[in-house]
Amino acid sequence: MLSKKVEEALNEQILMEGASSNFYLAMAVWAEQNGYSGVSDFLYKHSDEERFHMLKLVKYINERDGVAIIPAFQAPTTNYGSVKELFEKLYSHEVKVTQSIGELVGICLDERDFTTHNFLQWYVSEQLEEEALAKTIMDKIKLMGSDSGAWYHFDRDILSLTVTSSADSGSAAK
Ligand code: OFO
Repeated sequence: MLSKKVEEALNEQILMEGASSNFYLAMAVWAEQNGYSGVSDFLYKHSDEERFHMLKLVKYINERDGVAIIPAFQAPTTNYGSVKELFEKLYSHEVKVTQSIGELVGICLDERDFTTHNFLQWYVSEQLEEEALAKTIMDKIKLMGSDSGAWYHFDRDILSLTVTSSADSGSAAK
């Protein structure tokens, strides 16, 4: 049985993961419309992964006799000045999600809910990877500057940059 505090915090995280999924979906649409097919494939996949993160929380709450709440989501922005701007936004969003997972873990410790704490370790390692991947992409973008050949290769190769979490082996979402 979940404490009210843990249940509320898990539900807030559902909002965060679902909003991430929509955010990356909107980014994928923008990238597709602007001719970046590799970047858009990467973002569609990322959006699916975020939805999977949300679902995992929904199922966990229900499993523990809580009530998972599916929230309304704010419409994400659909305008990006450039791929660089898009990934800057993605990176700072991932940093925010990492902070939010950290707070959630802290609440579980305060409430002495070690089962949920254990469940959340998957998110801790997933976030570590996602933030690192976003940072790697930002570093590459800085290096590329305005070299159009480099951008061509970046768009072609970005999907291969996806790293698989060691905590995620056997997951259908990857
Ligand atoms: Fe759900 O991992 Fe990114 O945000």
